[in-house]
Amino acid sequence: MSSPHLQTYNERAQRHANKAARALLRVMEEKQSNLSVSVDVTKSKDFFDIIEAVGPHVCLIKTHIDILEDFDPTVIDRLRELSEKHKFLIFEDRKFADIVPWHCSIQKGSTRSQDWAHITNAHAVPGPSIITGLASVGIPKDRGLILLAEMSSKGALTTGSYTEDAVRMARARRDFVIGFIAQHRMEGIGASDTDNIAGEDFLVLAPGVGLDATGDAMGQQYRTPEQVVFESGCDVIIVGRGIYGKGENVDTREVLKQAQRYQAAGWEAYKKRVQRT
Ligand code: 5BU
Repeated sequence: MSSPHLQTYNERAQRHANKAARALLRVMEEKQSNLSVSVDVTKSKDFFDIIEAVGPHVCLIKTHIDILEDFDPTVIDRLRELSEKHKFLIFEDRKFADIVPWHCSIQKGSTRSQDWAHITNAHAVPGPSIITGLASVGIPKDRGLILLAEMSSKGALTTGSYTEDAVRMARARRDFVIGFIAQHRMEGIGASDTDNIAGEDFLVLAPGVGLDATGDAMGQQYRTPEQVVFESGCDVIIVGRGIYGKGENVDTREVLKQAQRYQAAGWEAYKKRVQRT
């Protein structure tokens, strides 16, 4: 079987072991979108204005729900309604990194992301127990977990043997770990001769995507959808400020225009990738 990145999202949806991954892959194909918008704004009005504008054009909305200054539980209700209305999944970029008893029993906190986010993520740094702990909460709800294998920021320590260990941890829990935040494909990385890697399909979600800038003042590094999806074989492009700028008093027409622009660029890069087989 060819490497996952040479198969269509639809083909992969039919085989994937995890329900959230299957749903995401199906939505990508249906909406012809591998765009995830990262809605990193502090006011719920801006948050929802952006989501209403980009909703029809994305496969996934990525949230940092704790940065909303005026958060209240109705935010979650509305977010879920919009997820159904526009057919996108929700990814809470929670970056769990603590030991099991703590994050499972207490750290789920007031927003309880396992109740509403189809996908969340975790650092590999605590070791495999972080997956076991999150799986105990996530599997019964058909959630999927993304591990941070390669971060996009300059000087990130997520390289070499750290990345390999993260992939090994994921390989041992392919029912729950659906992929990585990474900049390249990860299948087969860190595998030994005895590992069964046939059929391995990890979704690669890549932040650090921009059409107009190569970075920011805080170490973010941007690559284009063509570089990320076609050249590096990543599956989902995560775009924040490239779509809504500062994210204050957003101009929804401009947000829509940018979302369409990134959607088209990401899809074109994907079509080019799967057609070259
Ligand atoms: P930007 O505005 O497109 O730079 O936003 C990128 C988002 O992706 C932002 O929410 C970051 O927290 C997130 N991100 C990232 O940029 N790089 C990483 O390695 C990881 C997350 Br993990």
